Amino acid sequence: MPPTEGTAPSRRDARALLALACQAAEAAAEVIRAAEPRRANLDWREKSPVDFVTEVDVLAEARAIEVLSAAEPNAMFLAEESASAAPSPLPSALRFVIDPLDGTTNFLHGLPEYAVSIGVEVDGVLTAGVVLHVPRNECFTAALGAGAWLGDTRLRVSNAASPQRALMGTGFPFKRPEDIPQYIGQISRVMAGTSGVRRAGSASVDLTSVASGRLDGFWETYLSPWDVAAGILMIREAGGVCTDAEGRDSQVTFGSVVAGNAVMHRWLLDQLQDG
Ligand code: 2AM
Ligand code: CA
Repeated sequence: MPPTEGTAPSRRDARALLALACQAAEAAAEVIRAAEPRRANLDWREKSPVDFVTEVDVLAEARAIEVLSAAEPNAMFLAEESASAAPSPLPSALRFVIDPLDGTTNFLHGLPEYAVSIGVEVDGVLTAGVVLHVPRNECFTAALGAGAWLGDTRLRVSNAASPQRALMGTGFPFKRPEDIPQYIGQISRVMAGTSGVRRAGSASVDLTSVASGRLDGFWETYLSPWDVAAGILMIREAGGVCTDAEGRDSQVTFGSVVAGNAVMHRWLLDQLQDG
């Protein structure tokens, strides 16, 4: 969590909202941790081919929403497992964008790369975000104007200036086989120009890796708002750039994401242009 200097009211609001989001993320993480020993017996349901959901995703989401709505009864929610449910009856300036378990496929395989991700918007402006990496128990936070943090350590994107030494992250277009040929072109160019490419299987985790300088850049073509809400703010607050594949500032919506420091981001964008 960021330290408490700075007194502007908006800053205080951002910090209070971040504290609440962290509390909700921890409540969801408790559900996930409790289920880890019995993951082999969990029932996998397919939302669409190769996109799985379990009772753990659903329960973790319900716990997060319970914590948030107890404190903010008029808030709106955009949450992965209830995204098609009826919207809040009251229009609200406050919206929580929730992925209760980002990396469900990893979780189901016991591969320790999954997280709870919660982004907070005030009047449509990303104001706070938390990504709680459950297996590593790392809590990444960001508040508008107050930086991105891992515990007490302030995060900065890497200062890589040349792609040759860069390590990039990506996600495959696993839901869109028709896009694989175009993606193969992209990954071929990035592989040829950098020191390596990694694929964690959890977009929110990838974005925290860029915000903390562990990765120099990241791109993926089809993401959902709950995958990226917290991570976009984290990249910005860590001094990085986060856009779609056309270079437009990232929004909390469906679509592509390209992230990195300014130089690596520009280089990645160029690799994505020719198909
Ligand atoms: P999820 O686990 O919350 O569904 C981007 O790759 C995102 O796609 C991931 O963050 C992950 O979020 C989702 N996803 C769903 N099914 C996937 C799969 N089979 N492989 C990789 N990512 C998957
Ligand atoms: Ca999820």
